[in-house]
Amino acid sequence: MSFLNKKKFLIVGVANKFSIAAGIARAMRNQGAEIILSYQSERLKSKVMQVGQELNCDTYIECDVSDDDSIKNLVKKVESKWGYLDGLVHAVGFAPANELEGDFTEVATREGFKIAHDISVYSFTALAQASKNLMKNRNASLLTLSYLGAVRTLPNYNVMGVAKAGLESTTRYLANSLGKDNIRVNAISAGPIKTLAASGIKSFRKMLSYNASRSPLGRNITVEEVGNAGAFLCSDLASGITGEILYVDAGFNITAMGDLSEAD
Ligand code: NAD
Ligand code: 0WE
Repeated sequence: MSFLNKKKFLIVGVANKFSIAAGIARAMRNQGAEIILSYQSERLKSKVMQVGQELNCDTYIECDVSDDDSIKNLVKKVESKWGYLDGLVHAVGFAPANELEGDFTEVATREGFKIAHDISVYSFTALAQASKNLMKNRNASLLTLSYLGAVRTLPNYNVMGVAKAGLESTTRYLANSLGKDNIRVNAISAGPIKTLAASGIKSFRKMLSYNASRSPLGRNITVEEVGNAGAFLCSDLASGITGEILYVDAGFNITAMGDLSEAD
């Protein structure tokens, strides 16, 4: 069964083959979808094209989501290629590196807050606004990527946690606003995965092993698993689901206290 047969998706946030967005693109392609990939800058273009080659993708469009004209241009090019869209995936997050190491109260800055929220939160609304007319009344859906730091504190995630809380709220506001156009809006809260965005993070390896040992499934998740859940949420199989945050984290978020092996 190909549950995305011939459906057309724009995927924003592929940097390389390890990106969560690349996993979603592959899962969508496996279900028969057609894909356009955007890339942040010339620097990433060749890596993104390598990902696209395996997806039968023939259209690559540059888009810096901090720039309204760049978003407008992206959607204009999608419109001239396809004329409509069945969905859009937003897998973009960024905060200045100095915000992501150390104690929150010590390292937080106004500028870091602005950048994190502009790139990681507002961009989802901006993309929704710009692409809404391409998606109206065709059971289309929007998908974004969140993390547990939105609803729990954890070391070093800091302003990105504040931003992900905003992104999850944005998911609900967009879902409520776009329901009348039959556009669904959902988020996946993924467990930690070693991607480019994770590669600069101190003790990321420790976080992976912490999550693996304490999650009900006793392991970490893969971009393929996030991809399959994303393909489902963007398909008609999920036609009754909107405004939802779906955890794809091997169950880590439901636990507390582990197995008490560290208690006295
Ligand atoms: P990644 O580095 O592969 O992807 C991040 C993407 O954001 C890159 O493609 C980058 O080009 C893009 N980006 C950053 N600034 C941009 C800008 N101004 N304009 C356009 N694009 C821009 O890393 P990833 O882990 O795949 O991240 C994708 C999403 O998944 C992010 O929202 C991240 O917060 C979220 N997430 C990641 C994890 C994890 O552990 N890796 C877990 C949960 C959620
Ligand atoms: O959302 C993310 C990654 C977000 C991210 C990563 C970077 C690294 C490079 C945002 N901005 C930047 N800026 C950079 O300059 N994740 C869920 C992965 C992640 O990042 C962490 C984590 C986890 C998990 C940062 C600190 C603590 C845990």
